[in-house]
Amino acid sequence: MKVLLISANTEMINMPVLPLGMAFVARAAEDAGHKVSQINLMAEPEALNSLEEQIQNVQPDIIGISVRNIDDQASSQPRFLLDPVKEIISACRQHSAAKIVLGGAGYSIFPRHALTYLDADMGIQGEGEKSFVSLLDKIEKNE
Ligand code: B12
Repeated sequence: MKVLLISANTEMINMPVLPLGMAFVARAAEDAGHKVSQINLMAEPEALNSLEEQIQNVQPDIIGISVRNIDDQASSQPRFLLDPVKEIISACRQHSAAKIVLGGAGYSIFPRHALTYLDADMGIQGEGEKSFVSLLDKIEKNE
């Protein structure tokens, strides 16, 4: 299957972090024979403006979104960080009929609430290497 993985995190809090978890999931899906493209919005924020073009190029069957942060854990004036993810998801919906699967460290803390709030189709709580590949396999077989 053609898979587009997007790391939604653009926060520079503390330091810019690499989407290692998404890379692990990407490699596992590639090893299982899927064609995987990745977008790291931290490194290429302009990719969001050209999302339509990227989606046209990849023609994904599945879009996976890595959700790292729910909030910034600042106790005095906490910032809620899911709204930018919501925008990414609605942009994906605008340009693609692919099912949207969530995952990531933040998502895994509140999977049910995050799934509903973000209006995605599915999500994987915890490590994604095996479960995402197994999900792709089942979707491919229409199971
Ligand atoms: C290390 C770490 C840091 C380091 C990062 C260092 C670095 N160079 O990367 C430092 C100290 C800098 C840091 C900072 C922050 N962190 Co931090 N951090 C962590 C920690 C301990 C591990 C993250 C990690 O690298 N995991 C290893 C990778 C390989 O795993 P992963 O990303 O989870 O990916 C796996 C799965 O999630 C899943 N997956 C990932 N993507 C996808 C996508 C799909 C489609 C699917 C299906 C699956 C999937 O599969 C992956 C492979 O198994 C987590 C807690 C935890 N145990 O997860 C907190 C955590 C992610 N951090 C958190 C927070 C809040 C922050 C800060 C905002 C704190 C702050 N105020 O400074 C900043 C934000 C930084 C930023 N710029 O975004 C929270 C996020 C949740 C929340 N409350 O919002 C966590 C979960 C801690 C917690 N329990 O609250 N952090």
